[in-house]
Amino acid sequence: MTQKNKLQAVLFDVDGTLADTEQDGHRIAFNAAFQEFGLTWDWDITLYGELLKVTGGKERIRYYMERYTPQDCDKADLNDWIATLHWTKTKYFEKLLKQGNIPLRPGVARLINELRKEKIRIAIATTTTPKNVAALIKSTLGEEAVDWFDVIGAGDIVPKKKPAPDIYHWVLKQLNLKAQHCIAIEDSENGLQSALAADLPTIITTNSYTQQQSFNGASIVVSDLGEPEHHFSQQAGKKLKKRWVDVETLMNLVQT
Ligand code: XBP
Ligand code: MG
Repeated sequence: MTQKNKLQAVLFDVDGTLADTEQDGHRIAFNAAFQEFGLTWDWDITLYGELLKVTGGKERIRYYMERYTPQDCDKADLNDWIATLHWTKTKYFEKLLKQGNIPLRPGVARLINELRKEKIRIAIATTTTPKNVAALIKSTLGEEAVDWFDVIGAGDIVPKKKPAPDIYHWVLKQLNLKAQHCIAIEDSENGLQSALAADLPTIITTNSYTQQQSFNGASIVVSDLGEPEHHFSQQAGKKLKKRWVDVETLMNLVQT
């Protein structure tokens, strides 16, 4: 194998990485579901930031209940009740995406197109629900774009969500590739821990919820993937020639 083709696949996280979905997407959908269920719960921007340390919507609801409304936890059918509430939330989230108000982050569409042109495989590794991934990809990249991804690893397909490495192990197995021939793109500390524990070199693109987190071990930490005409700012990691992430940048990061 030549140095040039050492990069075989790029594994994208979804929430916070492909798009800024949390504050004005998932949070709004959770609150809409709470209203439909007649609950007075209201996840404001600050509270949602705290709740984001728990990955997975169902797990996040349970954490909130145990901490803030423990009196609601003694339902006999708590698991089913949470699952139904979460299903309702997913319905609202899909509706929000269909309205087309949540765009991809800078550089994401460009990089995906460049990777496809270079025949480098792309995959998804996320804790979010599979329906959400399809809805986001369709609403931003087009109906057919779901097929561009060789593997979509999402939601409950593995029992342990990020920061456990399970979802990355699962995706690598489906791709039949070794971690050192791939790179992950993440936005959060939980995501970084998950990718690093699967031995993947990892790029971090921060956002307002994650910029204060700890990203030790990331190959680079940047504000976003950048564009040739709209550069990223870099917080940490290897010194780069360009101020945007392209296929050449990824190849350099995988080879070191
Ligand atoms: C982020 C998450 C998800 C979403 C909500 O996933 O932790 O739980 O916040 O989605 P990632 P669901 O960064 O790995 O893409 O409600 O469908 O879980
Ligand atoms: Mg994320």
